[in-house]
Amino acid sequence: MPDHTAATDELAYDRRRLRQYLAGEARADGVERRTLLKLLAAAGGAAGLGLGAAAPATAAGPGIVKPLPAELFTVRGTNAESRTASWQGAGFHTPLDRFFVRNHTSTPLLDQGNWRLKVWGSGLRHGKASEFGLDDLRRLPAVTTEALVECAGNGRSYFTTQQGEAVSGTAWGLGAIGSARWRGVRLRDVLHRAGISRDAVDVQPRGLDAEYTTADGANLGRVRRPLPVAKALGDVLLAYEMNGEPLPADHGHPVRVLVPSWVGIASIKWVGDIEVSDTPLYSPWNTDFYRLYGAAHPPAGSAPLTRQTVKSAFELDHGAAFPAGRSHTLTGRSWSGAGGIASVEVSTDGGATWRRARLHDSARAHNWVRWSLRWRPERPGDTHLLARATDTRGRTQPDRTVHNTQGYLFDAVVRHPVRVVEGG
Ligand SMILES: Nc1nc2c(c(=O)[nH]1)N[C@H]1C(S)=C(S)[C@@H](COP(=O)(O)O)O[C@H]1N2
Ligand SMILES: [Mo]
Repeated sequence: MPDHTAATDELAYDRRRLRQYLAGEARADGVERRTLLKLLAAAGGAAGLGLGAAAPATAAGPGIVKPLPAELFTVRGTNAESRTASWQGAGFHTPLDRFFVRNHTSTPLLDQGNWRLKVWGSGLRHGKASEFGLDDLRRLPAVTTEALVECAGNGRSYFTTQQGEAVSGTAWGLGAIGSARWRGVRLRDVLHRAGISRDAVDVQPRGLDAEYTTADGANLGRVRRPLPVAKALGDVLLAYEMNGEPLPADHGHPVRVLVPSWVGIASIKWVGDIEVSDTPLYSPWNTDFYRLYGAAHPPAGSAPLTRQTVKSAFELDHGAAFPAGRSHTLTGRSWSGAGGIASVEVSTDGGATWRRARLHDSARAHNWVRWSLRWRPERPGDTHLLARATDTRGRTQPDRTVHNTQGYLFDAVVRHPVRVVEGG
């Protein structure tokens, strides 16, 4: 029998992949041999060298199609961060007009009539490729999944502003996340139709957006990242609708991959082909990027990132003003990649005392909960609001996140600055 189930343990799986690479059984197009050798050194327990990960390219302006009004977004290079204040009263799912956009290059304009998905590779029976149009996908059973998409770097700026640590990458606040109702087909159904063989080990979707070139000029090719076959045959969707509408251009029109609870990079937008391989695959997005590097991590990095951490955000801008001597309702959202949220505590005095927030949604995996708390500040002055969530697995947000050079998976309690002003 093929060993599909064991492969969800990404660390063990990664070690196996590395051994296969060493044995000449794995392919790593676009990954420098130097990088792989460092990973191999680490897997073998040898001391490695610090890894100089490529910095993301910066472009002149965002190649994003939808309007980016300042009340909804903060533009960061090729990306647009959703303002958490714009989530207040906006419903459980993030309206499409304020859903964050993370683009390595820019949004391609694809015609759904001409779009084809090619499924190919050594992991198909007889090595025979197949093609699917959007109509072909629509004829397969439709599935709806409610799930967050969150960038692995969400909250990255707090490594610097709160912990005084240097990190590379887009300086997101907490708005590199959105929730949607996704409709599409199971990737599993497409892989079975394409004739996935029992020998398949990796499934690598690739986007149709432009090839990505780093700041130092290295062309890494099209955005792509392998999924272990066990995950690809699990809860992964090929989504063609978002909140009841055809997938918008910026979010992957006409079809994107949706991997619930995993780091956003797994959810490849504008998918054009999927390689099914009987040998392990590497891409820069599971080697140089999306691993934890730094003093507290293995010399050549952690296993590739999969699940997201626990976070909480107030639906407020930094520096929001509250009149003293009056009662206010503070609102926010908390979420976890490891399950639903069980409880949220809030401090309005910089962390000295904590009260339980009222939760407005039930705990559900892949989704956030909205919460609220009454607050009556007595005296004018600057203060910090803090929110600390615990998920259904019992994981609570820590006071500090262990540093990693690329600023991934920030999960510490954020100190949100606000001003209490003279009540009029
Ligand atoms: N083809 C392609 N897919 C991609 C990306 C990209 O640049 N190109 N960015 C990834 C990253 S890093 C994230 S966080 C999510 C963002 O999804 P969104 O822009 O729909 O919010 O898409 C992922 N899929
Ligand atoms: Mo991301």
